Amino acid sequence: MSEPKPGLNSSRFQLFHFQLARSTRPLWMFLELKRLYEDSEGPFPSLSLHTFEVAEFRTHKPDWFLEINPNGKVPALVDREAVREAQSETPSSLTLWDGCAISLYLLDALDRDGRLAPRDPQYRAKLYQLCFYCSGTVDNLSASSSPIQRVMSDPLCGEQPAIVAQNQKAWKELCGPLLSEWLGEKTFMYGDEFSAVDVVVGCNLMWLHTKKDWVRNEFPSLYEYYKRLCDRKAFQEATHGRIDKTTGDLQAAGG
Ligand SMILES: N[C@@H](CCC(=O)N[C@@H](CS)C(=O)NCC(=O)O)C(=O)O
Repeated sequence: MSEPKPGLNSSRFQLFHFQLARSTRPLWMFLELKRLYEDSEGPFPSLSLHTFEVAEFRTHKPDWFLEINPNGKVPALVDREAVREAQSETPSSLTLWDGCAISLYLLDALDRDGRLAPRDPQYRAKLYQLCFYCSGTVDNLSASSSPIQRVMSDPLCGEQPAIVAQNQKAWKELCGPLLSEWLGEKTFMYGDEFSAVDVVVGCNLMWLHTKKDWVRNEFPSLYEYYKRLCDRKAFQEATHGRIDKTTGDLQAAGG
């Protein structure tokens, strides 16, 4: 049976999601922003999650959702007050898909003082670079589906052995060394302070570790860095408590 279209609710943002999917990235970004701003500046905009059941979503995408994201992918975001935010007009809604685009949009809308993503050009350059590199290249190394899933017949085509072997080689010889070098001796990707780029890269490490186990032995400094991220409250909330805080391992649902 197909998922019913969600009714209207009072939240400003609605995020379409399934657990531990690419939608975790903008969800985690939102929750970090909420923690930074909600006490100091009154009520923080609310976000409601529409969570799909993953097996059904992979094989059947409701028509109402394809109108929101014709790629048939999560995440997608609806911002019911986008225009009011930008131009002080009557609120009208905006729809956006692709996880890093949504993450950057949330930073534009909510990170008014640049607390999570500093405004300086050096930082912004790194943020944009990591957003494009991580979502355009690194995400695909651990993906179960394909960016062009809607024209594929295998719902888990990313798990075919030849593709996994090629992705493992790419991770081990190219992308892993690159991210390792960017991290260097630092505590976080951009220095000693946690920031938005850690959300972007942290999601890759979560998928590469929990789905593939390609981080712990091959790249110990990236693994230590990933474990530092796992302890964050916003990360724990975005991953529904499914990731062990000290090992970064995946725990059974409800665990
Ligand atoms: N570039 C997209 C990729 C989104 C994506 O691949 N989402 C996966 C979940 S991780 C999905 O919806 N897969 C189900 C399918 O394609 O059937 C993004 O970062 O938002």
